[in-house]
Amino acid sequence: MARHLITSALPYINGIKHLGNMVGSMLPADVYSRYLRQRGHEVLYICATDEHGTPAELAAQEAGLPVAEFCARAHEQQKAVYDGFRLSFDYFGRSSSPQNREITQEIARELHANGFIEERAIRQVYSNADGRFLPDRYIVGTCPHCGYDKARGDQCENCTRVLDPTDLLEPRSAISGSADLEVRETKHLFLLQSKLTGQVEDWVAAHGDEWPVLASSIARKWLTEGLQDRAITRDLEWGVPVPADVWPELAAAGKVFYVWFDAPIEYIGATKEWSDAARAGESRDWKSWWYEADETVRYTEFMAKDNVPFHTVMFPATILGSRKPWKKVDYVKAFNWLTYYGGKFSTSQKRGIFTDVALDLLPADYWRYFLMAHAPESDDSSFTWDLFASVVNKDLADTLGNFVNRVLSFSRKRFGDDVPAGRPAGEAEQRLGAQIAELLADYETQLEALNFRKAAQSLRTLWSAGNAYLDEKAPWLQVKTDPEAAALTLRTAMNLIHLYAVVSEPFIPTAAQAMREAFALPADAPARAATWVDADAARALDAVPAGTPFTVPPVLFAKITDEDLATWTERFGGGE
Ligand code: B3M
Ligand code: ZN
Repeated sequence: MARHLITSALPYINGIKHLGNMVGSMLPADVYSRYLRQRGHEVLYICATDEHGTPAELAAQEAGLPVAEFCARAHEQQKAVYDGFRLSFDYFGRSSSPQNREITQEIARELHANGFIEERAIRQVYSNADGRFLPDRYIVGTCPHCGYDKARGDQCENCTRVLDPTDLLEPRSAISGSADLEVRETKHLFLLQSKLTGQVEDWVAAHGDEWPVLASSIARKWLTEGLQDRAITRDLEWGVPVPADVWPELAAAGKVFYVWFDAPIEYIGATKEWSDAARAGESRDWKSWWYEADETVRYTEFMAKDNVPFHTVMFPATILGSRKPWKKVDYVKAFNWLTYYGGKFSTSQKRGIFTDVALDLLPADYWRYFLMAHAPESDDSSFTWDLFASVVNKDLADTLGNFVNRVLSFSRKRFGDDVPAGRPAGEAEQRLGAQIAELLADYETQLEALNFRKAAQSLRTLWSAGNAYLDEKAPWLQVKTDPEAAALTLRTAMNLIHLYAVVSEPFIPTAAQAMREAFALPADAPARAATWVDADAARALDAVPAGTPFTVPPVLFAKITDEDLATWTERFGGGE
């Protein structure tokens, strides 16, 4: 059995994430983790908030809080939303943790010892009014090419030209608006990525073919363009300090590492946080996952495509340059964009649907299923309220929810509170068993291959097979002439419900639990029910024996009405 290490890109701390963030990282990682656990694998699913950098400082300033306080609160807020989405992290850490600080500093020391870090003096813009150096994008002014007066120091949004802050006419601070700026010389650490290009190339050549094209093509493109040496420190108050034993002068000057240097290291840091949080008698060994890990550890990363260069090129360069046996990623699952009516979801412009608001409207399962069924895997995909409503109503309410309710309430009405026995399985049940076995195999194949859209499609086909069987046998007619035949149909359908409970769990854990708990299975059964279904589908359709007491759960999925649709389209803005 493999030991699966799974991470999803670390959500940035400055605000609640939108559905586009969720679908491209945490949610698929959760579906995959849940599936693997059900199949009996050892899984460690790690995530954390990414807390350093200028945007965190500015968000704290806007909130009127010290940055440490702001991050602590924002972490709890995000965590609450992810709990609401039923994300089954083994640990949800913080990149500002002491563990991350320690490991980040250690890796920097190793890079230094191996000759991959160099101190260089650069000239940077300092704002006297703000009392700080300004990162390029926090300097605004007039574009020398097109005259646009809100051009940023790194790029003009209007004519898209790449700029240097010193190109701007009438430059001013984007933070205070002050024009009291000066260029000062300041020292920073540079990671000599140019020296590591060959090693990263070899590593990508050896592993990239196994990744989806979206990930490997981005990695190769970056490598073709060649790796530049990169400043890995900043002049900020909040961050991992440069270790004073190696760089006393820079440490005294208050330099911290750049957020993209310490953020990926937090995958390791958060695992150590998990380890350190072990209760008495519980053994958690972070090192066995990350350091000199043997071949049984398989590491899968989930992220949106804009994060791919950092994970396939920059972070590997850091790790390779440390010359220490840190675990590197085996499989990079990357996603395109989920759009909102073809446009960008945007945190800064508050466009689209945010994860906290989504949960106020509907329970997590509705979103989980829709998002995975329309995951932007091979291409971008677009959220529209119409599409969302039709998927929820058709797949969840009609195909699954209605099946469950129809079967259980009809059986209770005709045969009472226990699963009826009826005749032994006949030809139709055999056919159904064979069909289910085939569909199940397809579902497993898609999940093993991390094809989430196709997996959702297979799942839906499994649900439909139950409806087709029920319509064919028509127990509501059978019961009039041959109650024993009707009882067989209902018992079989109830076994399908139980099977759905098991196999739907990665996508819709809450509904799955309700379906499973509808049956009062004997004491030895829960363990069986919690793991995967028997590959032998004939037995899978026998897991709930005749005589098992059951209850009819409340409606699993309510339909989205035209009125809901109108309200939400109005509230969130539709296609305009
Ligand atoms: N925090 C994602 C973002 O904010 C970034 C991911 C870090 S993963 C180590 O776009
Ligand atoms: Zn311009």
